[in-house]
Formats: sequence, C-alpha cells, structure tokens
Amino acid sequence: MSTPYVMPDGFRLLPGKLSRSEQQALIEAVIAAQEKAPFWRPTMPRTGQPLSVKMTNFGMLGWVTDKIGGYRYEPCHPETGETWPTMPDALTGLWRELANYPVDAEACLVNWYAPDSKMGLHIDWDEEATDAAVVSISLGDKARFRLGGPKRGGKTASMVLSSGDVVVLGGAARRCYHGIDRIYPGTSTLLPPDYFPGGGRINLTMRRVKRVS
Ligand code: MD6
Ligand code: FE
Repeated sequence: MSTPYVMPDGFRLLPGKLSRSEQQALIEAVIAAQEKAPFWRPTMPRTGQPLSVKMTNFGMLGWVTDKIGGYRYEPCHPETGETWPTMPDALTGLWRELANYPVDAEACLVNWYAPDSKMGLHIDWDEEATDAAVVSISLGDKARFRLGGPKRGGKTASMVLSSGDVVVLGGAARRCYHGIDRIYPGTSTLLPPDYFPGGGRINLTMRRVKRVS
C-alpha cells in the first residue's frame, strides 16, 4: 500500500473565516487601489514568459517579477512607479490574529485569476523572514488548491478553496510546495464584472519580508 499524504505542521484552513460583507470590503479595497496600482501581468525570470495571473500589491513592499530582475520585493509599482497602496486595516487585523508573529506584514500580494488561470507548484521563498507564516485569503470563484511537501515530485493533496476561506502556511508548511490547479468559473457572485471582466478569483497573500531587527 502506498503511504498517504500527511498534512504538514503549520497548515491551517479556516473555511468561511470572512463574512460576505468582509469579503466585499476587501474587493472594494482592491478596486480603490487600481488608480495607484493597476493589475499588471508579470513575467518569469530569464524566459520573460508571462504569468497566467495578473498582480498588484498592498503595503510598504510588493512582490514583483520580470525577465531581467527576477523574483523580488519592491516599494513601487513596476508600471506606474507609485508606491503601493496602504495595507487595509482589515488585513493587518487578520495578520495579527493568525500569523503569531511579533511584527506586521509589509506586503500583501494580490493575484487575479481569470477562469483559465492557474499557478504551478511553488514555494514562497523570496522573503528574508521565512520564519513568518504566509496568510492567504480566497475571494470570488472557487479554486482547487494543491499542497505537497518540501520536495518537488512528492505526494500532494488537493482541496477546494471558496470565497472567504483563509489558509495559513506556517512552520513546516511554509516550506511546502503548493499551487492552484484550476478555477471553477461562475461559482461566486462576489467580483463585480465591470471591474473584473470575465470574473474569476482574487487571492490575497500577506507576507513579512524583512527580518525583525
Ligand atoms: C492561491 N496561494 O491561493 C495561491 N502561498 O491563489 C499561494 O500561493 C499561497 O495560499 C503561500 C501561502 C498560502 C498560499
Ligand atoms: Fe504561494
């Protein structure tokens, strides 16, 4: 018999953590941020291949990637040159509740998945503070999230994430591969189609980047 996948320590799934009105307020914040920090399509290091998601950020630092500079954190939007919009208080509150870390997150990456977008298995490892958890919020259409182990090619398990669910990857789970296999289009009415043509899913991931001095 093959051995089953064992959930890594530090993985938490909080289904329905956010109410509908809390979800709506976060979507409003993403929309309000568009002027300063519009969604853009980042490209992969070296190959310059575009990612299938569009991105923006909140906070003092934002995660970016492009062909020349690779994966990194920057204080300004790559296209507008403006600083990222302030982290919404609701996100800082959630971080303080869930991250169990002595300082606040500086970065919240906003990923917009179109109905056909996905995200390959990866480990978030561009932060100095890899001892801090990553706190992740799902908004809009459902998605199939896949979680593996610390090595590529190991056993994995998948689960469906719905709007308002929160995932925490801390401890050993912080070093585990994870990704999004697929979106389930039309499974949520949260995203207003005038701002999110085609609908889809928004994922917010809060990160502590710098080590505490
Ligand atoms: C997503 N999430 O849910 C992709 N990363 O769209 C992530 O890549 C992720 O959910 C770190 C911690 C939690 C996550
Ligand atoms: Fe990730």
